[in-house]
Amino acid sequence: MSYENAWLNYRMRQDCRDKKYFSKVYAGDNCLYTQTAVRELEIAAREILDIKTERVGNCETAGIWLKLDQNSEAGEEGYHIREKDGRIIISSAGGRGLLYGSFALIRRLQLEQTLEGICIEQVPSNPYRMLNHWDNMDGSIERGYSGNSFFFQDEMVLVNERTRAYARLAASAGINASVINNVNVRGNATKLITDVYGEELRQMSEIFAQYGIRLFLSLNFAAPMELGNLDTADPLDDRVKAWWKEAMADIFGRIPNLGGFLVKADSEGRPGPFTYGRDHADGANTLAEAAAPHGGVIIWRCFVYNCQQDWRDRKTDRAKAGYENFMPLDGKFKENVILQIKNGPMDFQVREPLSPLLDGLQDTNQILEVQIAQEYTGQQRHICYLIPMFKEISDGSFRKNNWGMAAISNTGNDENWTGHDLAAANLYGFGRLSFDSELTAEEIAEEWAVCTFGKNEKVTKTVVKMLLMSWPAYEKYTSPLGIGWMVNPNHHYGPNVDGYEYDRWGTYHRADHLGIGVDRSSRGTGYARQYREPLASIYENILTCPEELLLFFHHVPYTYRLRSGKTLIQHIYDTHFEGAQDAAELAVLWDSLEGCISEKVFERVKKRLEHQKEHAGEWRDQINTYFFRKSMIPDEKGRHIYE
Ligand code: GCW
Repeated sequence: MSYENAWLNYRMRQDCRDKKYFSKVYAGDNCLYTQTAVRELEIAAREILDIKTERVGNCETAGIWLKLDQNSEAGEEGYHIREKDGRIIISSAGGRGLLYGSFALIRRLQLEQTLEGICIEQVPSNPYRMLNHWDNMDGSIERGYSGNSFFFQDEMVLVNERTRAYARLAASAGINASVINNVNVRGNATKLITDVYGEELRQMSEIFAQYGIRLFLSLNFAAPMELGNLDTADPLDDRVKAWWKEAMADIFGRIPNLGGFLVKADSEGRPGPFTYGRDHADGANTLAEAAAPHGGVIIWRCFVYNCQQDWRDRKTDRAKAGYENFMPLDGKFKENVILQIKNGPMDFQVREPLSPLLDGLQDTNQILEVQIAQEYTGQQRHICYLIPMFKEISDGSFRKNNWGMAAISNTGNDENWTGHDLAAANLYGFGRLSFDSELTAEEIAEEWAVCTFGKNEKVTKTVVKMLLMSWPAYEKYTSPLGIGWMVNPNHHYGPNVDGYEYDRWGTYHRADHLGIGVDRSSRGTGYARQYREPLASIYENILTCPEELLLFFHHVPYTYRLRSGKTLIQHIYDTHFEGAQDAAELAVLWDSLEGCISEKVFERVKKRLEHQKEHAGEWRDQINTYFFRKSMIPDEKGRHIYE
């Protein structure tokens, strides 16, 4: 399958005054990352400036100097770029910093910003900037919307030119770690930690290493039984401990660029420590002890809840589960364990409050998990630019012991990597935001649009506008005010208000003829009390609860007046008419770009936007009709609501 270069799709620039810098490059060292950096500068010089770069032996004649500087305040991954005496110096305390600095320089070329007088310093905002791929060994991707896996096919590990293209794209956006297999580890994927796939994984990890990316694997907690023939996977059993030690010594010995493992345990049917009466700290620590001598880390997911709930049970609240399971363990995890916490307490809905664990945990390393695979936000058939959401939730200040951000990836082997061309903005944007949390969602959108489509004011303006209106639009025409779900079970695409209402997954809206929403105040499930003050009180009280989360925290009558003066039911009708209207406008905006971008891309996106427009209409009608039938309150504005 062929592939495109996404935002690294370089375009030739005529008469660029910055050509002079690129004719001669000097690298003071020859480490792996510096070699990659020089190669990248050469590619950019050739493809953007139409010149051949010469590698020179000293800094005197060089136009670009890659300078390793042990004392650089930018650290190992940060960089400093400055122009001095007609020469650009990129310096860093580490080779990876030089690589990121080189990509930053190239980006400026793409953006047609002058390099003269450049002086920037950048230190990554997050130590780990990870992609989590939910790729299966048969080539399918769980919640994948961009074709099949480019890591696996027919139970084999793939290593080819696309592996390199992936690493290059990821690194250019700032990603430094990648988990290549699904957290639901089954079948042959369990064997990824053995030498059965050793050679391919070593090769892959070496390609990743050139781009500063650590390879991670998801592992199966029951591996000691499935691979080791033990009769238990009890983390406190000595045989189990010994088994893990040996398994880790083996794999880290074979794959030096392995960063560690990601673990989904006791979650949605996956094995875990609960089977043996142990807790998550017991489970994670046994693995961590085995990985520690090799510098490995264990990333342990907190997505643990009862997925066998009874809808009749109003006391159990799935939203509470993460906190209940992990908060008591705060401080009990080994140094090389990092807890990975989904941004919200439920599951990647279009709107959720922040998980109370993020702010709750005081003595535990954490990584914030978000999803760029648009499982619940349009599955890459709708545009939904999620960076504004991530911006809201990642504002670092609330997190202690922050180890970074992970995103469930939206990639696959489609030619354009992300199915929807505009979904690549989420991939790029996640990397950029995790590297530099100061960037605004708009700045990122603009960078992405120019790098992808070239510098054309009309295109940039239109694309940025479309991206920025897309998340609010999606929220408007889908589920209102933080209630979430209302989708078709299993595949999660399209409206189905009661799809999960009587199911076992703990995802209810509790609508009746008078109102809708889940009471999570102390009169209800008590979830709001998991937050630290002042948030607990803010959420607890319907009058202070942020309105976009109203139905997440409260059961509210349809006749309740919102701050806008509108009743709740009127708000539901209005937002659904508006959201569908926005979706129609997205299509019109895109149409205005006909002739300004390649026909192939234009047509690809146009098709998806037509679907989005129609599908948004379906959402509008199903939601409006559902609530009209429940409440029997007509639309004040007399618009058509099907009966
Ligand atoms: O969002 C849910 C998905 C599952 C996924 C799970 C998880 C990988 O529907 O497909 O499993 O979350 O995050 O583990």
